[in-house]
Amino acid sequence: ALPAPERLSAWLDGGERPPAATAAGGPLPTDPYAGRHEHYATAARWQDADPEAVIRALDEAGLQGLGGAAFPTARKWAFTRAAQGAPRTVICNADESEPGTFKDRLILEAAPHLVIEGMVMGARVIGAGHGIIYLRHEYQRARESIAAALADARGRGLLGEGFDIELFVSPGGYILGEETALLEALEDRRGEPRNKPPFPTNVGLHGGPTLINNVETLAAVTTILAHGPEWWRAQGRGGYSGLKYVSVSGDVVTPGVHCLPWGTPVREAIERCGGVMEGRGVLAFSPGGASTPFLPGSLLDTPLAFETLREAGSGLGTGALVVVAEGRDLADVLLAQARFFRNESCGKCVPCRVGSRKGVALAEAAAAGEVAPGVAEALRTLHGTLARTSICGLGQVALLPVVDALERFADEPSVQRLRGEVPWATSP
Ligand code: L3W
Ligand code: SF4
Repeated sequence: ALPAPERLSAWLDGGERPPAATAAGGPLPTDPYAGRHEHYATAARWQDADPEAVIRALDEAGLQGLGGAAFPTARKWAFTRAAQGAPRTVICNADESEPGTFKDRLILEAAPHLVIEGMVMGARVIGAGHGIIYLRHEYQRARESIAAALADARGRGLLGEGFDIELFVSPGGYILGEETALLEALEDRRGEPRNKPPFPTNVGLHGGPTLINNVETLAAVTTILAHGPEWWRAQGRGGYSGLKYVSVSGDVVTPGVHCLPWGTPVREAIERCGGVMEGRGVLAFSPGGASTPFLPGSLLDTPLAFETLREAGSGLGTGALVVVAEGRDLADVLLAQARFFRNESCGKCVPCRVGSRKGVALAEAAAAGEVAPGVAEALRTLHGTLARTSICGLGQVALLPVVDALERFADEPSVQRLRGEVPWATSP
């Protein structure tokens, strides 16, 4: 039988450790050194390169930020390079906390040298003297692998004089992964997001230009510079460019991380994990973690890409594929997501602080059959307010998956409960 719904809810709430990251063993598919001890040969090869040529290579590869927002990496590097001021810092955002996302953990444990090399290249391009890896506090094994890799890089002379990298362990909390809350925490203040603009590219750590990239983005920089942008482009399928680490979890036989060509149909990612538990069909899947709406199983042939999943009405986000099997109570999963955001709201802006509570209370009451029809409209209005007035992504998406599902899964009995259409006592 499927595990009790409470178990999935607990996991989506972040209450449980995410499933172990699995690789086939051995080096990661994107590691150009493939187990050979030639780490940092790419940085050596690009030692005297014009920084503009580095930016051009990333642009030709079509690399976009892989922490959820898909901002073009070349443009971010060019903006930071052009920005005036000091200090100049490169930061690796390794505070991976999006429910369903655990691909950065695999990269940090299996190939921290790729991330370090990407940061070294970033430092050369923007002229930074200081680098920081900002790590999720629960990632103990990654802490050890990063510390060992930093010591190795110093031993090889890659780090030390001119540029060094410090490992900073996050005080803990989902919102501290938001890039400006992360800067506040690094400056020893309460970790709350800042208003943007100004963007960190221009006004970041201690007011200086700061390059902040996700773990997978920095690792991809190394792969692209090692093999060249043409190679990277050729790895994709159906006209898409490159390789993507996808975290697959929920009702699959073997949850884990898989490295897939961009453009791979979602269905194949699920097949890589042994398919759906008990051979069931897919009721719904979320392609990008708790921030992106669920799509129906009829869209399983959608290629994994930012554009295609946006067009389908969701988003690729961090590449966190959460699968919900037929027979599962979808409303329960949606409520768990909404509770997660309510719990993690930092409270800085009123719409998010109050609205996320109110939204969860309304949805819970509806699910319990305590609210008259009209709750769906109230939730939609509330989400509209949060989306327009919250200063960071958390408030903007806190109620999105619930509100989106009210329409997209209107025929699903558990969602009809959320719409206030089926009293609890008569729901299946
Ligand atoms: C310079 C401009 N820089 C944008 C930069 C900006 C940031 C990046 C993306 O949230 C999303 C969020 C979650 N000049 C710029 C500029 N930038 N315009 O580009 O910016 P933005 O504002 O689109 O997004 P964000 O605030 O960074 C990230 C979503 O990701 N998400 C969850 C993420 C969770 C993790 C994790 O656990 N690892 O990443 C999933 O979907 O909802 O929308 O660097 O400064 N004109
Ligand atoms: Fe904090 Fe929510 Fe405002 Fe983001 S939207 S700053 S999490 S209160």
